[in-house]
Amino acid sequence: MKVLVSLCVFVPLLALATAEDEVVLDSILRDRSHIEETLRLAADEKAGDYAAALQRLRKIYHNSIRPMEQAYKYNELRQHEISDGEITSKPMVLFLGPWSVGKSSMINYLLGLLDTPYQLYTGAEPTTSEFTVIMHGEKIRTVEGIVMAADSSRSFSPLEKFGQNFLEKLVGIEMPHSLLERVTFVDTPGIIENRKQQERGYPFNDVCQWFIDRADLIFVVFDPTKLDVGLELEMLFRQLKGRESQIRIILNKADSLATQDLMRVYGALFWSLAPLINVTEPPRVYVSSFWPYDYAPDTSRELFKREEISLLEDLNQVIENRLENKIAFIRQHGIRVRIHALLVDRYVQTFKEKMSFFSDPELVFKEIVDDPDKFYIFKSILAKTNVSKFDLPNRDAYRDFFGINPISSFKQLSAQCSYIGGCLLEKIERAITHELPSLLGSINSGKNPALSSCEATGCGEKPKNRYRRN
Ligand SMILES: Nc1nc2c(ncn2[C@@H]2O[C@H](COP(=O)(O)OP(=O)(O)OP(=O)(O)O)[C@@H](O)[C@H]2O)c(=O)[nH]1
Ligand SMILES: [Mg+2]
Repeated sequence: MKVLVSLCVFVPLLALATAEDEVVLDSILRDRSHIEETLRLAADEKAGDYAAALQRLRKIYHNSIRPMEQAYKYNELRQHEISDGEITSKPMVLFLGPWSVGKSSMINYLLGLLDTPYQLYTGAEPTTSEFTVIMHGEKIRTVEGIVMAADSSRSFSPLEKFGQNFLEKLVGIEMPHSLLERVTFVDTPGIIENRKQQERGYPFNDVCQWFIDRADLIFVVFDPTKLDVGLELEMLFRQLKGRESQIRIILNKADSLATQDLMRVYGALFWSLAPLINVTEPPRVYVSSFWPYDYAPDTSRELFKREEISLLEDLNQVIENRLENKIAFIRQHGIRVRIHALLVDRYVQTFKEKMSFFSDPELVFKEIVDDPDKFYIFKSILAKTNVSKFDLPNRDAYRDFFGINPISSFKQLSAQCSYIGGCLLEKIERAITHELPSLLGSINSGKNPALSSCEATGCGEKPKNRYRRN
């Protein structure tokens, strides 16, 4: 889009003036140095320390959590197996929103891709038709979706389940870039309100959900000149429930409106979104123009720049906390696996106690899964240390779980010990209460000596909503 301004407004640009007294504003680029500074891209990262900590995390997971996961088939309860790619992957920043709001332009701007051969395609019509993963690589290359899904060392292999049609709409772009060494960006096709799901040829909402569940930061971008909250967007916000602390709303291209109009749009946006977001704290909204070109005249330049810096600081926090978040995520996973194992153990024990020579195993089993409370199964687990009632799985889930995995196929926890490897329960408990907190302590000691254990950080928690209001 070309923004035309009268020459008299922009005196320093006389040299660029055309005969018609007009200059094309989108040929003037803004200074990008604050991006590098705020994201501290020039700082020498101790890449070796980071890789070593990730390696220790991988080892703890494989030695102490995974054996328990396999022994009690945790994957069949929650359908969440952690791949090596997931442990070593970088934080993911997801860009969502209606079409043509400037998502791809924003990525081009943040990475400084303008006028390079690998800049993302942008345009006033719906342009991005693929889920585009922009990641670090030694050299510039495009990776096809089918190749990304086939590579189990990447965290994208689970995407294969969305079918071949989708994989054709998935593409990876690798390039050497200091920001991409720390984060991965995902650009998405814009939402088009009058399009039906099936016209895309793949389950768009399910794919979005997959990315939403894994993203460390979710930028939902809007164009204030065309705010229409329709069914697809409503659906998207329903999918974003539970991820409120990762959401940042961006009112992009804000210099295309006069300040008063902008305030009205801001109000209208919140009015439309309020029923869709049910948290006590509203999500942070950034108002600015996130593209490489200069702002339109009469723009509150200071405010726009400050907003941009706040957004960059937000991004920087995700980068700085990436290792802590990963450890917290694995620990939280470990806590769930342990609870599952304790529950299965209790079911098996109850089943054994109830069975006598004359009992019908089917009937005994049915009695237990139909009413586990009668046998204090869940209550007895709550009495154990490190078990919160909010982490307990649904009772009904176990009826389905034992329907596929017969109760008689599980050994009790007391029998899950070996001479060389020790006991599975002891190992997972040691990982949760000792090994993971001390790994967290060791990386924090360099940064902030006060945070040295889970008592200080509550490291079982998801990353907090740590946006700043400055
Ligand atoms: N004025 C102004 N225009 C912008 C800004 N960012 C992007 N544009 C323009 O808006 C149009 C759409 O930009 P894209 O980056 O392609 O938008 P998108 O959200 O990726 O669109 P889809 O890929 O179709 O979903 C392009 O013509 C851009 O030049 C901005 O900050 N200010
Ligand atoms: Mg795009």
